[in-house]
Amino acid sequence: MNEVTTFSATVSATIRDGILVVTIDNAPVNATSADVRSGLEKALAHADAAPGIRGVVITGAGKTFIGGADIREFGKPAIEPILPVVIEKIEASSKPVVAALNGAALGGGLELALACHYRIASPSAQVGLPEVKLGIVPGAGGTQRLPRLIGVPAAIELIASGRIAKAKEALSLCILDELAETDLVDAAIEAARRLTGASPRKTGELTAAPADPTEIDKASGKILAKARGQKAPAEAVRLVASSHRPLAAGLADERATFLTLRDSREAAALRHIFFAEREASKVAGLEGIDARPVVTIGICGLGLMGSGIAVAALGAGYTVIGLDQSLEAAQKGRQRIIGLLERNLASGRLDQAGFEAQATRLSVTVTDADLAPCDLVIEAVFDDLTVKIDLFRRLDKVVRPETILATNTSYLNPDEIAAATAHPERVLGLHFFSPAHVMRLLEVVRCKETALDVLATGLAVAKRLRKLPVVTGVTEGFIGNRIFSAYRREAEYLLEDGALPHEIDAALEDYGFPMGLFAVYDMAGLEIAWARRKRQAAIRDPSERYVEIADRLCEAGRLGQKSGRGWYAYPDGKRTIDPEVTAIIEAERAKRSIAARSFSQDEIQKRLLNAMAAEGEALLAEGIAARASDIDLVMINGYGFPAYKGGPMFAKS
Ligand code: 3H9
Repeated sequence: MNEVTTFSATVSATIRDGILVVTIDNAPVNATSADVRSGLEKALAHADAAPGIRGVVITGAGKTFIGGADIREFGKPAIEPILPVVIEKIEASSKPVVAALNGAALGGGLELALACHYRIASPSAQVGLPEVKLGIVPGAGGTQRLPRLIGVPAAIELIASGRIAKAKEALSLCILDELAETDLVDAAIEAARRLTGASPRKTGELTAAPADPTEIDKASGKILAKARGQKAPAEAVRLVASSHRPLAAGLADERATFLTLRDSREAAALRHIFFAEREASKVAGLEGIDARPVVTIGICGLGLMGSGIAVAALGAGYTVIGLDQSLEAAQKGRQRIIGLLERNLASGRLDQAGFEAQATRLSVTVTDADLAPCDLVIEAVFDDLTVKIDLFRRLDKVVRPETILATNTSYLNPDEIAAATAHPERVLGLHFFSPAHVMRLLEVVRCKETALDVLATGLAVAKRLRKLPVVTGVTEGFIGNRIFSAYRREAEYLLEDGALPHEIDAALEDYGFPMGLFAVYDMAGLEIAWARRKRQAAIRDPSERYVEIADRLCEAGRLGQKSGRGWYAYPDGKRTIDPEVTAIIEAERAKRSIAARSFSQDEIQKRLLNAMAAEGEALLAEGIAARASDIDLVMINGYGFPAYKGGPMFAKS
């Protein structure tokens, strides 16, 4: 048995065949906390000083190599030794240091590996510098060492996008030197022994060839266009593109940039989102509650939404039984689903074997009883209470007692749907966003009677579908559409008070929304909301301010892009201000004797943000949302709120 030497609470080592095998054990992801850094520094010093030690292997305990710097330490005073110093010591070590990547090497984890003299990985490992997703650039040499190893264009693509590469790709890019065929640590020891005697190759001493500006543009163009308004990706490109400088100059620039960005509001917002995503599925009362097993999912209604849900479910490995009213509708649904799978095949997201496996797991029917084998049935039929209640009553009779029934309603009250069944405790809402196979957000609606294990199953299924689940209580429109209504209402008040659609949209786009509200309306079409407003007219509180401008537009046949005009005109498909819309708005203002005034972009942004945040506060007070950060996730992932602003609740804090 090898003797274990402990260097700190999280770093220990054994000696095997003259090689010091250092293991980082800092659950959950072996982040390079202060204790890890000091342990590594001591381990290196020990190896340097001990004549019997010929080399070093660094590996991680558990399924991660190193998940990066400890994000929880950001914003706190730095504790020495800082990571760049530890990494420099690794590179400078007189004895060969081999990184044995047992799992993901991300951020500071990959930076540490890049400074090692050899990188060997298990085939399931992944590598990446995802710092830009946290609003920062790599701060421990990543922008300087990676291009020295793989060239400037490839490094720009990886660093500016924050993309994670699988081991096989990392090997072909020369980020890795070897994939371990058998035992990783044995192979790493073998590599370290091979390297002894020769002077170790230092990544930092390689020369980075200056890249051609057209190559730099090609690698960064799309990424920077998408990152509009964010600082980190552009800074990452700048640092990598200048990595032909002497290493020390590049590292100093990188460190200064990292520190400035780390302390920015943008980085604080993205850190908030990182932790918010991990908090969202932690629901009080669900600790220790097991989810029910789900193998087969029934989907009622194979329109756009139902088909999207089916594609997500097939992709996650579920067996899917689709139900529609007529043979024709069921066959059309099946064709749509297969068409979406074919698109995945064509784009390379799916290989031929995967496509065939998924297609085989799909069947469609018009017979309720065929849903009997389902563990979960999700309805995505027309959003009408009578239709949904009738369906749930029928389902109640054909499925097993433990089968879960989920409604995908956007606005109806799922408690009323549940009450129509014999077992309301097995009913919950799963509110998908369209297109359901693409959009990450999934509102998991906890009804009055939903059993705890039914809720736990909803969350587990959402995770397996690779969705971001956010639990919401029952209220009209749940979390997202309720905030969206408040935001839309405020935008309409602004219209009536003096702002024009293009001014409001410009303010939103300047804030970071990919598209302004009125442009989105035009894209989606105005008629569904119009029909809803007409239905609600009878129950509307007459004392509440109601803006009629949208109704006037619809009455004039301006139903959005499909009808060629809406809030804007679209000559040659180009969004253009339409004087006819301005005239309609002005007439409505005149009718109500409102004296229009002008609004600055800042004022428009503040009013809309305040409206969203105030509705969010109301949702918290009513217990509909459990945390402010859940609201932020919903608005970012379902409604285009810019992630780097942290969501409406964070932005207001
Ligand atoms: C960086 O490295 C900067 C350097 O360039 C410069 C330094 C000078 N720190 O995601 P999971 C927690 S920036 C602290 O559910 P998975 C997480 O909050 C960093 N905590 O697991 C959660 O906690 P809880 C660059 C972290 O298996 C738990 O670990 N690196 C960190 O699905 C489990 O997380 C990144 O951006 C961290 N770095 O996925 C990588 N990472 O249980 C960020 C995770 O209390 N991390 N936690 O809720 C990831 O992408 C994933 O966590 C990972 C594991 C793929 C590693």
